Amino acid sequence: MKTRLHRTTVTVLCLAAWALAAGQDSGTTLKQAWEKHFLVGAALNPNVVSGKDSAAAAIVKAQFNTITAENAMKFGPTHPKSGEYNFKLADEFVDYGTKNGMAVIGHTLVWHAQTPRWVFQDGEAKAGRDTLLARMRDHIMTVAGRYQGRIHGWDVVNEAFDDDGTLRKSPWLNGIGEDFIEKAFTFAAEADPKAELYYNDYNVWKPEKAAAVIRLVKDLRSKGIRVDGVGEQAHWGFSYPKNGELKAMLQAFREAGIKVHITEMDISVLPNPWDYQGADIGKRFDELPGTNPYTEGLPDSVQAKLADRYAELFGIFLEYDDIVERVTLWGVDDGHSWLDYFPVRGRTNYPLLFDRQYRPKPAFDAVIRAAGTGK
Ligand code: 9MR
Repeated sequence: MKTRLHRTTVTVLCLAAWALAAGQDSGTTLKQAWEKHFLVGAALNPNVVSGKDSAAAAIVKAQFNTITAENAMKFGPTHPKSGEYNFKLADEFVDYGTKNGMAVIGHTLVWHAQTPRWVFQDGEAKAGRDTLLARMRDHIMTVAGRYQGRIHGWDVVNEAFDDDGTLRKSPWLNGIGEDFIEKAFTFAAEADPKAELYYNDYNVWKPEKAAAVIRLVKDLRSKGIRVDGVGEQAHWGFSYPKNGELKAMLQAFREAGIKVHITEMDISVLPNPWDYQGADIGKRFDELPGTNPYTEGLPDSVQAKLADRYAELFGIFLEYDDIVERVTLWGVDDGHSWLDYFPVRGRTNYPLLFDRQYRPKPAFDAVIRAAGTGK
């Protein structure tokens, strides 16, 4: 018993030392390496914000200058019932960012997912346009209004397009009509006039989707409605997007005069026999033999491949740093990534820059080196 306790203590101390090394050694940090180019951030869960996950919290303070709440500011958590708001986790998150001088990103005001059923219902019937618009306005004014002046930018509308560039048949679209997007941006500008306002989606690198998003932004701007940038979520893999596809997307946005934020970056290292690209959380597949190969650890060869992939992607962001404003990773460490549950539940993925022991991975060094600042 004593030996086991001792061993546990030693393990905990080692982990803490690694975490410190990850966050606080004298080497260049992510935010330093990229400070002349764009913000670098991570999505946080409440345990990081509260400090319960102290190793992750140390990394965040040392490495990142912008943060996004992975879930805490969404419709479901903040507004679970009609007339009932719950701001505990969102308040803690925004306070944390403010206290640490970070650019706080609000995610997200209008989305088809993680929005409670009551929003779209009127008794047994579907809520009509006026009801839905009133609910949307109340939600945006209350949530974005609460944090007025403290949010760097809001993901106002999330995932409104399908990959072919047509509007997603979401309950917002069905209930309000196509102008639900411009209404959301109008309400958000009223609620927090100083916050930047973004349209955010995955697979924006697909040409039809990029074209649709650019058309949307131009259309809104022509009506005097403010849109400050577009978020490409960047839930990517080894083989997609192709570098040329990513550059074509960034070039199109550059020519359109639209800033780009890389908002939810992670790179899956796992086999993808379904050839699924994107982050539609409605999509699920059954595990197939051989699709969860790294439960005992990531082989060096794959680790190196991941580092190379991160390096080439950040190299491209650097080429487009006149329009790329921010790169946010969707999590801090591999032990807390949604990709362990998507699109198959219960796999072991390695998509981020810090491993399950909170140690910086070769991909971390590669990202530092890609800035050209040396290490
Ligand atoms: O990472 C988030 C996960 O913890 C939630 O269960 C999930 C539920 O909707 O949302 C995840 O974050 C999503 C983000 O808010 C929008 N783009 C896709 C992200 C991954 O699903």
